[in-house]
This record gives sequence, C-alpha cells and structure tokens, in this order.
Amino acid sequence: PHIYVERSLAIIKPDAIHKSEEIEDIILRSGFAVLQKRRVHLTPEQASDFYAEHYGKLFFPSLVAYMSSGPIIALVIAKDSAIAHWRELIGPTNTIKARQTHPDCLRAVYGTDDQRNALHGSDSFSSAEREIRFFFPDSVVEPVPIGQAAKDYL
Ligand code: DGI
Repeated sequence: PHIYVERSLAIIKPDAIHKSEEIEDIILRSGFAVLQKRRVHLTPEQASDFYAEHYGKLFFPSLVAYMSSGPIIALVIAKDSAIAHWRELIGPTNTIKARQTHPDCLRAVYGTDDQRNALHGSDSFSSAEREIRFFFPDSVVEPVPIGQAAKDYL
C-alpha cells in the first residue's frame, strides 16, 4: 500500500507561545517533519481573513482580538495523514472540555479556555492548502523524508 505524505498547517497561538520550544519538540517526536516555520504578529484584519469562515458568529470579534493579541508561530508540518494525526494530537476545540475527555491532548495541556486553545490544525485537505498559502504564499512543494528534524530544513 502507498503511504501519502500530507501537509497540514499548525499554529502555536498567543497563549502558548511561551511554550513553543516544548511544543515544537513534541511535534518532531510525534513523527512530523517541519517544512516551514514563521513567527508572525497578525493584524486584526489578517486574523479576520484567516478565520473568515466564522465571520458573523458571536465569538468572532473576540477570536480576532485573541489571534492578533501577540505573536504566533505558523508551521507547515508533514507526515502520513498529517491533517488527521495533528488534529488528533491537539484534541477537541474547547480546552475545558478537552481536559475532561482527552486530558493528554495538547489543547488540554497548553490551552487556557474555550477560545484560547493554544493550537490550530487544518481540518481538511482544502483548508490545509488554503492556510499554508495564507502564511507561506511562495511555498514550493518539495518531497521530504519523514522523520527529519526541523533544523535540517530551516
Ligand atoms: O478547528 P478548531 O480550531 O478546532 O475549531 P473551529 O474552526 O470551529 O473554531 C476556530 C476557533 O474559534 C477555535 O479554535 C476557538 C474559537 N471558537 C470556536 N468555537 C467557539 C470558539 N470560541 C468561543 N469563545 N466560543 C465558541 O463556541
């Protein structure tokens, strides 16, 4: 059977930025390659753009304020089934509920509350492609051996 290396976009959000080294270490130890990495401080306009699908929802203004409140780290990560594997590792959206049902997931460990949940992961192939282009507009897809350390790529 073929194993397809897939890319996903991970974000270390403002409430977890002080733990970024520890989190990046977990990403590598979980078998992901880090293909690209950028530290950015989004403007409210950029944060609105990134979360455009939630425009109009009650929590949208506070989500935008939070995501533009400080620096974040965007990472393109790669692995077989990277999208599903990363979502599984970060766990449920709501940190408070995640602590009850998935106490070992990264959001349970590093998140703050129902909105400040430490980490982002693309939820589908099409959102991964869009989100990678959002942060890395010039990115070129190159084949990458699984399990390589990020330092070999940065
Ligand atoms: O893909 P996820 O990040 O797991 O979840 P999502 O795409 O549904 O929502 C994007 C972010 O918006 C999520 O990480 C946290 C925030 N959010 C989602 N639902 C709620 C919310 N924030 C609040 N305050 N209340 C919500 O119901």
